[in-house]
Amino acid sequence: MKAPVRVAVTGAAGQIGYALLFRIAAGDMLGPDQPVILHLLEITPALPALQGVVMELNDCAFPTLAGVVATDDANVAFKDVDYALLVGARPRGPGMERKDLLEANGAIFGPQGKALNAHAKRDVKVLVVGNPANTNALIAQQNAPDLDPKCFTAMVRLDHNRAKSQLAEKTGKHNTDVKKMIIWGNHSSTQYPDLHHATVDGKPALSLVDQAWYESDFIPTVQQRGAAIIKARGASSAASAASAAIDHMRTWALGTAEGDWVSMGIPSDGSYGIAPGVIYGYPVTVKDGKYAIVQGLEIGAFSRARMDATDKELREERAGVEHLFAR
Ligand code: NAX
Repeated sequence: MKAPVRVAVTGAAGQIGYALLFRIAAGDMLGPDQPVILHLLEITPALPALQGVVMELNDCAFPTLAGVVATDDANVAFKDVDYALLVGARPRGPGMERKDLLEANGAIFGPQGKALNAHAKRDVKVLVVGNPANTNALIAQQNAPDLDPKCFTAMVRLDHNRAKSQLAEKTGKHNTDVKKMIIWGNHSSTQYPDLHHATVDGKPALSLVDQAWYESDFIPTVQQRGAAIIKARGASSAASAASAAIDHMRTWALGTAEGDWVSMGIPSDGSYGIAPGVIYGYPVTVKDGKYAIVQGLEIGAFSRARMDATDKELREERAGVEHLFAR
């Protein structure tokens, strides 16, 4: 067994938290030879419920769980952490405008960014799941001036996995046959699931499906999948979101498979014409714990328009939260 690493999870008593913590503790995220110490952050009223979750974690007697810290203090939760999964966020209430939602989440992710800046390991890997995930990640990043901006990422992996699954189903193949999927941009309904580079069983995806299905079925289905789950289940995606969070962190820690890539929301750097300043979904490869944007992909007019539309939305969100930046 390796030396334990510290993994913070916020919103730990919520529904994604309940689907996530047991898998992290079981070794699904970092491997069966990597013990973890969980640092669980909740708001004060949720601490009794969180205590119940801690009791259950202990009752599992996981070989890879080396300790649990449960707290309502971000300074304690982020002390010396190697990984931080920021799941807890303010949901949109009835009649709440996007501006109010961004503001309410700024009040969470600004202070959490500061606490990470003060207490986390200098190479901490931060994944923001709580919505609006990309902009919440930007707020946290902009409040952590001493950390590398690349420490902050947002989750588009659930969209990536949903897209793989839809394409596999359509082509009668398994999702493991689908490679080189891309989710560009925001984790919202403007995201652009791009099939131009995807392959199924080694064949170009767009040679196997017709353009009408791609445009009028696949893209909206992936974009609206979150809403479809809420309609069917009466609650938002939880187990699949937790699974995608595990996938995102495992890939970031352990690397991408040869000949494939994944989608991650990461700081834009000008690649593919997306100016610096937002957290944007890109195709990336990962090696030795560092991600790199896949370069040199050809972008046609169809893709360009969609990539720019989701960029525009992210810049509008950014404009609504810039006053919350520390630098
Ligand atoms: P829940 O409402 O079940 O749980 C959220 C938990 O966060 C609650 O226990 C709450 O007490 C806690 N919390 C609130 N503010 C906090 C703070 N300042 N510090 C610590 N904890 C805090 O929501 P759940 O279904 O678990 O979803 C969590 C977030 O994930 C939501 O914002 C949701 O929109 C987002 N999602 C993101 C997805 C993605 O792909 N990026 C997909 C799934 C999900 O919709």
